[in-house]
Amino acid sequence: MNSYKITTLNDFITLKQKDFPFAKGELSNLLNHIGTAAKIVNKKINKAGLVDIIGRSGVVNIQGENQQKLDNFADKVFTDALRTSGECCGIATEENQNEIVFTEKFAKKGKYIVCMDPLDGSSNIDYNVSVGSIFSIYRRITPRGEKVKNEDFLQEGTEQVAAGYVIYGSSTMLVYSTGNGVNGFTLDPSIGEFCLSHPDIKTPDDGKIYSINEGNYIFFHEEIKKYIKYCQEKDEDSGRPYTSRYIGSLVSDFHRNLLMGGVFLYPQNKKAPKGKLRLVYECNPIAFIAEQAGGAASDGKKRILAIRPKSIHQRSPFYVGSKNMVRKIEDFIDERKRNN
Ligand code: P6P
Repeated sequence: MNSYKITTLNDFITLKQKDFPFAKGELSNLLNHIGTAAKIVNKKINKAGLVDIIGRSGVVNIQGENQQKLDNFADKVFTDALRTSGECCGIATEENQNEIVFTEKFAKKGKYIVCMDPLDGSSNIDYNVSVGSIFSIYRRITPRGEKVKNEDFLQEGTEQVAAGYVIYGSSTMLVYSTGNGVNGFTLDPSIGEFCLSHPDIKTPDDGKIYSINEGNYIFFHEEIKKYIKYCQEKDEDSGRPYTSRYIGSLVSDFHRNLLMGGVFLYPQNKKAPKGKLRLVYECNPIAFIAEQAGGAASDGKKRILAIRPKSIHQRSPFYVGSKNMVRKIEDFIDERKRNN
């Protein structure tokens, strides 16, 4: 009988901790707490529709969006897991206007801060479309033992020590990186463990999928309209016309393109002059994963990870995926190169 080698998330985190000679297990412990919280959220999502957890919570969140009951649930589960980990001194999440300062003595000693979108794409929940949780981990700047401050959450994405996402789809996966490549773990519900299923993920330099909400076409600036037409033209050498795939759930659209090759676009447009997606807890963690897998992430002119956030909920135009496709979009946006 073939031996079925299972490497659980916990095994892998412990194994990889050895890559960091000075590691004392704090990041490992934090990542394991995130994994546990993801399993709890997953259980609730899988029953959505059967229990009174779908639909709106009746609260309009700080984004002015109707908060879903599951948004609220996921925000609480991840917040509690991070607070009790003893490794995290505060968090910034999509659901809260300001950073959440953990005041417990053991938490204030935490070395890390976490920025999260606890449940991205949750408006899709009621229609059984896959959604995700996105996380980004930094070392704090302020001294350990003191209360965390806003500046701790406004670091450039290059300062991330780890980032990842959970995708609650046909199966539930956790994909993360600590800066040494990207690895994917699939939840095996029969044993309640995330098991290594996608070791050392590399994204193709080119792809044939473009993901953008073409319903916004009339609001796009000219260069984006031209890029969409470029994707739709026939050119066998470059494999065009490309395929259009858009779920409307960032983690799902990104994850498919990460594995198959492709590019995701959320441009600034006349409806969303700064773009829609949030730099700190959506663009940066996804960009970190993309780059670690050999891809690229840009705001059209600048590397996403090099942007210095000015506020926690700052929005950014976002182009992410196969390196050569992101570069092509930048060429369309760069007037000097557009007509070459
Ligand atoms: P639109 C979900 O609301 C989300 O934040 C991302 O997950 C997704 O990529 C984007 O918004 C979809 O936005 O405007 O196309 O519905």
